[in-house]
Amino acid sequence: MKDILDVIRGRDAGEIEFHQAVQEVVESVKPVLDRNPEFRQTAVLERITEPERVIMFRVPWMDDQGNVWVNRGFRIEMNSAIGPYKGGLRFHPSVTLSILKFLAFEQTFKNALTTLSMGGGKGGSDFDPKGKSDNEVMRFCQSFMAELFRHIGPNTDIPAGDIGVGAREIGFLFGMYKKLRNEFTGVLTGKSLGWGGSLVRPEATGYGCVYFAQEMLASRSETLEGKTCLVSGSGNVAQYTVEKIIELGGKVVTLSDSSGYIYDEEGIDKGKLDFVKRLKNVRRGRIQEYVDKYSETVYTEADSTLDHNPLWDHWAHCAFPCATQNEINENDAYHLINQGIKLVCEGANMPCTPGAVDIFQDKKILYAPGKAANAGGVAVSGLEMAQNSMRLNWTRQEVDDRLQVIMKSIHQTCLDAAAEYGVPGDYLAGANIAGFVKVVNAMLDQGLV
Ligand code: NDP
Ligand code: 2IT
Repeated sequence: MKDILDVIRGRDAGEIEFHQAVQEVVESVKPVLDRNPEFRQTAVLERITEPERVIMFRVPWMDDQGNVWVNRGFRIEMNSAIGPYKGGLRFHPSVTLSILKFLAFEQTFKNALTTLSMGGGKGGSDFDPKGKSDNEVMRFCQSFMAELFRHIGPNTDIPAGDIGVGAREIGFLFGMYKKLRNEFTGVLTGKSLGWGGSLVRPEATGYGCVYFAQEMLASRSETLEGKTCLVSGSGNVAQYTVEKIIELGGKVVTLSDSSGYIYDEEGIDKGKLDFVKRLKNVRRGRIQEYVDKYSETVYTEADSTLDHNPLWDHWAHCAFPCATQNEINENDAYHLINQGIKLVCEGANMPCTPGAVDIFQDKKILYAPGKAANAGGVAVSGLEMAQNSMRLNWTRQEVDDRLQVIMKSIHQTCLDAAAEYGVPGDYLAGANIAGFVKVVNAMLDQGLV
């Protein structure tokens, strides 16, 4: 086990987020390898940690003043053992090969857990859509797709949204793909409803995350009713996490963006959430404006010199980190534990550092890893692909029912795998083991390719 980690650290030096994601899975699946010696003989760990293909490309584009800029585009085609590559695109200045490889690696196991036929992939760019005009974003998306189109397809690789890529970007990307290929296919998910999108896809990650939390609480005979919740982020996942928590009788007191966070002791109600949706999705403003509108609330600016994020200092029953990777460190975890937190459910991908996860597990609180808890988004992407193939649209109720069934099944799968391998109640080990076994069995069936 140590050997494989050393090899990866040596070969992919500096890819710290990728190393972090690999180490977590490798540690979880040790009992699986011990029980299945053929997994070692066939070098499945070595194979599963190496992307099938990495595409990197130049993305030149022109701003509204006529200046030319060059960004870097990526697509990581990680694993196609159980279906075509599937996973989002992230546009954010922090994007690196390491971050996209960690996301593609996680995506492979997440997609396996959904029960649908999807392999793992991820892509994106270090382009920052913040502060850009719609025309600048369109020109960037068109340039990005002018290269990506030759690598993707509805049976090959199906991108979707992630940080910085929402309905607007998917529209521009789809338009360019269609023009270049002269084909109207379901090559991207997260499309708008009028031209191939699925009902409930925008809500799916957040709703699914709360459905997963509901299942975890039910295992201790509890519900979300009356629970106070901390949510970070204020984008797609955060907004619909808040919406579902409110619907189920919980109270959300925080939201954030990369500039800072708001604390609303009274709770974010439906009207306030509508304000946040307009602020973030239409006006593309900063969360700070929330306190201008609701004066009883408090805004705290982000401070990178602190050794913790004060958002996680507040008292609450449940925490839903829905912004980005490594946003909860050990100090934050101690603060949450000292405040009596009962549940941490990851809406974002890998938002808790390994040290934070250890603390949650040590204290036996309910902790769900993103690859299980946020799988509702890609699951409904899979349902969007199914609807596109059949050329019909399911109702909201039908998609939401399927989403709930899938989240329940992922929850049970995690518990079953954890119990089978002697770590009952460990959702992290359960998710890693169940996803890994499914992908590895498919790889072995298909020979050394
Ligand atoms: P959005 O772009 O809609 O929102 C991202 C939110 O996180 C924004 O509030 C953003 O603030 C904040 N954020 C982003 N980067 C940072 C950073 N480096 N530091 C602090 N805050 C940051 O993205 P999503 O809501 O789609 O994604 C959120 C998380 O959920 C990501 O981890 C993503 O991988 C994961 N996820 C998304 C799915 C989806 O379907 N969209 C599915 C499964 C997981 P600001 O606006 O200031 O940048
Ligand atoms: O991290 C994720 O699962 C996503 N960003 C959604 C991927 C998808 O293909 O819908």
